Formats: sequence, structure tokens, C-alpha cells
Amino acid sequence: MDDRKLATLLLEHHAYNVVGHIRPDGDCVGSQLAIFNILKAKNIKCNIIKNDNYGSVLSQFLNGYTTVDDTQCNQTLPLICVDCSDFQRVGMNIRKKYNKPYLNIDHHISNDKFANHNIIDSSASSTAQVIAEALLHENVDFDKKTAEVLYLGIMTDSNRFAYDTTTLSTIRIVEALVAKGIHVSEIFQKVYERDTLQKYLLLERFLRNLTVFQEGRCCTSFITEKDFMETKAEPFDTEGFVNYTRQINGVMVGAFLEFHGTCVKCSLRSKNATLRMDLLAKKFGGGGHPAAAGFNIESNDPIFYSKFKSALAEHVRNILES
Ligand SMILES: [Mn+2]
Repeated sequence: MDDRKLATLLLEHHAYNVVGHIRPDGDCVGSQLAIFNILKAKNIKCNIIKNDNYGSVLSQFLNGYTTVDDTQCNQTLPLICVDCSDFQRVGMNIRKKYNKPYLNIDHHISNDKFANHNIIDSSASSTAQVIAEALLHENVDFDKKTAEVLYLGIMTDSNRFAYDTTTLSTIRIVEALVAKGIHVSEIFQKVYERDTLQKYLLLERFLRNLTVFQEGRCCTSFITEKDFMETKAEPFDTEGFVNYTRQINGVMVGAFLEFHGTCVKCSLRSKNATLRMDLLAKKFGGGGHPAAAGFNIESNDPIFYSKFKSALAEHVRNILES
């Protein structure tokens, strides 16, 4: 945690840019919108920086908000980063414009405190929880609209309150958000109950590629750029696919890889935190949480997938033997 309070830090300047990570998720967008709303209530200008496509699910939550493209943003304004474990996560265009962000609000254990001010709580389920906790703690009033986007972040990052990261604090914060008048089922349906046929066609290919190895402890699957093209699915459609790799009985760690040309995106999940998915991700230049981590890497190695599977098996073997 920073020695200074969120409310104090937000009152320091008269205008800000707020950005999340590329390949945005519910927590990143929810946190960005929450910061925007809090500042707006204080008559402080805030630009929501768009550094990637939001996809159709998250776009619903951006309705009524104006975003500024990362190539167009005014780099003289202080930058607030949300849900980014390191500064690389904001994408190339923002990195080129800023040496050091003003404020970094996050919940990743691997966060390297890259900003002038850093509000980080690795015990929180989500960045949205870090923000909500600060608002409640510092007695900053916020409206229903803000409560909704904070709930979006908490719900999605905790995997619908299923992960260990869902603590008594999480539940107490949710209580405060519900007290603001939010409708949890409405938000749930907006995120989880608008699947497309395209998504299921992609899921079919993903399920076909599932493989279990290392005496049933590891499970992986992948999809390729060709799968996306042929099914006409969109990037956000893979949200939650990785959970299938971990859900199989007996499996301890699961991984899901997406191959887009030479770019490999990998999500890692384990059934318990001792399996340190964050450390495995770090070996490939990524990071995250002990039970949920990931990495993005450039590789044109035709056998990257089989090499990765060996690394995963070895990582699990080493941890179990130690
Ligand atoms: Mn998050």
C-alpha cells in the first residue's frame, strides 16, 4: 500500500489519463470506469484510454463513456494504471509516451511498483476490490454506477466468487455495493449469459485439443489463429476456457495457449496456491498470482507447445518433490 490515500492522490491534479492492460478483462475495465466516475463526481477530468479492443461483452459497460485512443492521448497528463502487474501491460503506444506513470493501482503479487505512487494489495480478489476498499475506508461517497463497475471487476476476477481470493473483505465490500442498489443478476447476465454460437464452435475445437499428462496432474489445450478465423469467434470468447483445463478430476494445474501467428498467449491455473503459477509464468516473461498467472511471448518455434508442456510438467514435479 502507498503511504498516501487514494482520495488524496486523486485530488492532486486537475486532469488524468486512466489506462488498463491490453487484452482487457472485466477487472481492468471496471477499475478504469470506477476511477473515471470518482473523478467526474469531483469535477476532475479523466480520459479513459483505449489501448485494445474491448470485445462485445465489455463494450456494453462502456456504453455512455467516451474513450481516447492510446495513439491520440495527451501525454502531459498524469497517468493512472489499473490492474497492470508491470508497465509493459499497458501496451507499446502508452509506454512510448510515458517514462513513469503517476499512480499504479493493482492486486498482482508480482507487481513491481513501477509508478510514482503505488496502491497494491495482493490479498485482494481484484483491482476493483482495492479501489472499493479504499473508497469505503476513506469515506469517499460513490454512486450506483460506480458500484456496478466495481462489482463487474470483483465478480469476474474472483471467477464468480469461486477463488480463494474471495475473503471476508470481498464479501463485505460486495455488501456495500449491493447497498448502493446494484442488481447482481443483471451484471452476471451481461457477462456470462450472452454467449454466441461462434464461441461454442471455438470451444468445441478447444475441447478437442485437451490433453492430460504427467500422471493426470497436468492438463493443457490450445487454439490457433486459424480456429478464430474459421469459427468467426472474437478474442474475448476464450474467457473462461482455461478453467476447463483445471476442472478435470485429479488435475492440479491447467494451461490454455492461444497461438496468433508468432504471438503466444498462455493462461495458467492451479487448484492450489502452493503450485506457484506466477513463478512458472515468470520463466516465460509473465506474471500473476500463485493460482492464476499468464504470459505473452513471441515465438516461431514449431514445437513451442510441446516444450511448454515439458516445462509445465517439470515445474509441477519440482514443487511436489520439494
Ligand atoms: Mn485483476
